[in-house]
Amino acid sequence: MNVDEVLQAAEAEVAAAVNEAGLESVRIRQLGRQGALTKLLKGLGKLPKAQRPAAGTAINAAKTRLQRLIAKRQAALATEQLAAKMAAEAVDVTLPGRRPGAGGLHPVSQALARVEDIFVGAGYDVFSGLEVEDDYHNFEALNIPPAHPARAMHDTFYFADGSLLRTHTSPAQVHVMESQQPPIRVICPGRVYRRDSDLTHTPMFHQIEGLVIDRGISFAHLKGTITDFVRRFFERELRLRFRPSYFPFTEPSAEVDVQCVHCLGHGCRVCGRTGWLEILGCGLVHPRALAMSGIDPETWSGFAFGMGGDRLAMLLHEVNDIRLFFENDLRFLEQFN
Ligand code: 2U9
Repeated sequence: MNVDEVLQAAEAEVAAAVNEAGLESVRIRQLGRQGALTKLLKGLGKLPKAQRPAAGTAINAAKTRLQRLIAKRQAALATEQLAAKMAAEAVDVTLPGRRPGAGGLHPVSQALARVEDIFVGAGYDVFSGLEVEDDYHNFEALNIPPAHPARAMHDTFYFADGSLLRTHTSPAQVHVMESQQPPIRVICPGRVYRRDSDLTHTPMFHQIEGLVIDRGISFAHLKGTITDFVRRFFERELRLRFRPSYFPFTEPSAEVDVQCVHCLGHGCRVCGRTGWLEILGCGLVHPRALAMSGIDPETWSGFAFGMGGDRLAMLLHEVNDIRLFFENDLRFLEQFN
C-alpha cells in the first residue's frame, strides 16, 4: 500500500471508531511501533535516494494529519460519552419526593383509645399499670386465693422468681385502690397474657377495665354507665341484656350482651344466629376485694367492668379472625387509617 492508500484506510477506521478504546487501537495499528505508517517510514531507506525526501515529506504529512484526526475524534467521542453519562444520570428535580409512609394506630389501639375517650369524657382517670405483676395483685387481692378454681382458667405465665405476666388488667385497679381513697373513677387499658393459643385465643391480648368506687354506688349506676358507653362506642341505639354470671372479684356479677351489630338481632353467622353478642363482664366490687386494698366496705361501694380490646375492635370493624390483628400485614392494617 502506498501512503495515500494507508491514509485513506486509516481515516475510515478513525471515522468508524465508536469509543475511545476503539480509537486507541486504530492509533496503535497505524502509528504504533508496528503501525502501517511507521512501517512506511522505516521502508524509506529501501527507496532510491532521489525519491526519499519527497516520500518522507508525504509520509510525515500523512502522519501529522492522522494524529490531528485522531485527536479531533477523541475529543468528539469524549464529549459524546459525557453527554450520554449525564443523560443516564439525570435527576428530574421537579418530580415529587418519595414520602415515608405516615403510619397509623393499630385497630386494637384505636378501639382502646375510643373506650378511653368515652370514659375520660365522663371524668375517669387512665391508669395502665404494669405487665409484670406478683401473685398477690393478680390473684389474692382480687379474692382469688391459691386454691381457687378460677386460677385454673387463667393459664398463667410465671417467671422463676414467682412474679408473673398479668392475666387481666385488674391488678392495675388494685394498685389504684391501695394508693388512694375513694371517690375513684379509673379506666385501665393494656396487654394481658395467658398460655392459650387457638383460633379465637392469642397468648397476648388486650383488655380494658373500669372501676368506680364512691358512696352509695349500686347496680343501677353500673347499668346506666354500660348502657351509655355502648351507645357512644357503637354510635347506635343497641339493645342490651344483663345475664347473671360469676367472678370472684364482683358480687353480684353479670355478663352483658349487645344486640348484634351486624344483623341487628335477626340472627347471622357473626352472632351464631342468636341475635346477641357478648361484649363485657361486670359487677359490684366484692366487699372482700375492697377491704383487702384498704377501702372500708361499710362506707364505700363500687362497680367494675372488663372487656376484651381485640374483641371490641373485631366487632367495630366486622373482622372475623383475631389472628389478622397480629400478622402485621400492612394491606390489612392500612384499611384502618
Ligand atoms: C377490681 C375489682 C373488680 C373487673 C371485671 C370482668 C368483670 C370481666 C372479662 C371480659 C372479657 C375479661 O377480656 S375478658 O375475657 N372481664 O368479665 N372484669 S368485672 O373487675 C374488677 C377489677 C378490679 C379491684
